[in-house]
Amino acid sequence: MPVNYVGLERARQADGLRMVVVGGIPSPWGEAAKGILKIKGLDWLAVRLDQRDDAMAAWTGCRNAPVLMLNDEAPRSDWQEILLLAERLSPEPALLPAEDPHRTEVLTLCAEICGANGLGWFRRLDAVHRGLQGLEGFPPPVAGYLGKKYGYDAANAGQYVPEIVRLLNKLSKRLQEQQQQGSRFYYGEQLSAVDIYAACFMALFRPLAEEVCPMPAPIRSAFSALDERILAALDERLLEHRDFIYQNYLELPLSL
Ligand SMILES: N[C@@H](CCC(=O)N[C@@H](CS)C(=O)NCC(=O)O)C(=O)O
Repeated sequence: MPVNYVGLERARQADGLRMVVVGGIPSPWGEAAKGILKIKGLDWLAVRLDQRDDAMAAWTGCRNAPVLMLNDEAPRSDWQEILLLAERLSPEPALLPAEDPHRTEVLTLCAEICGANGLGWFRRLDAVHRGLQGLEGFPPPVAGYLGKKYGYDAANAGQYVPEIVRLLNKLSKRLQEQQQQGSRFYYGEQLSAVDIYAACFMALFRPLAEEVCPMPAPIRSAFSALDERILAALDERLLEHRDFIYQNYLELPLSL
């Protein structure tokens, strides 16, 4: 079922789950959160993020997305808080192993994709850097805005590509090892949260086709433009896994 978008007031007055999401762009944090709620069978109302809306910021406590709201509870804006709430509200199908060390191992892999200094983090800064250098990347006004908000530092920009390559290599090595064990998933023999994050974060490297993922041309171009070292590390396995997860567990076309 497509996502049910409503206005801020309607969402604020409703009970249950509501989530503010970036509109019009397959923001991987938001797409993964949508996928988690879908897989869990949880109903929710969606509100598109408006960074300039003070009432929205007062409700969610920040000016970015996703932010998941449950009744009158405090906003959840961190990927892990969102995942843990979904696990609590709908334990089946479980997206995290119940026991350690497995649980911690899966959460660590997820953090390498979603967390500060993870794959998405560095790739965003890389696209900021490219835009500011006059290469294909975020258009300069967007690059300036995102760079200030998410810690762009020209002096450290040389580390972005090597970090991205290291993380992509780690993911593809893991998939290869899993395939050798007969599994199509990143961890064990069933779907886990890391499969959802890995699939959604491929948007920052090779967005899905326009028919299923319509997005503004400058953003498609920023998400697709890759340094040759990243291109070399973008193993086909990563994209095959993405397609497998979208076809079997997520919703196409995207509701943006
Ligand atoms: N806080 C989130 C990440 C949020 C995030 O990076 N949001 C970006 C997604 S592209 C956003 O809202 N960008 C638009 C903006 O900051 O204006 C998490 O830790 O899971």
